[in-house]
Amino acid sequence: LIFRTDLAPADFPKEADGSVQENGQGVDKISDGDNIDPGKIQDRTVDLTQPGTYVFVCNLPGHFAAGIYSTVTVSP
Ligand SMILES: [Cu+2]
Repeated sequence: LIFRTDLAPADFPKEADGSVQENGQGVDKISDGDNIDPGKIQDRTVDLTQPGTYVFVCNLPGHFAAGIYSTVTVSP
């Protein structure tokens, strides 16, 4: 999943299992798709034309809490 957000990942809205609440307040989900199996790759086209902070998240239970996310900043 990819969210555009002004929140720090630690402040993301969470489900009871610790995953990110996909339609929660303060995170705007801009990309979703099939899960990617370990060792596999996936092509995906994502619109990053708007400046801001984007967080790429693995939202399987426990994975976000384990730090499986990456932040990308798009400057104006
Ligand atoms: Cu994962």
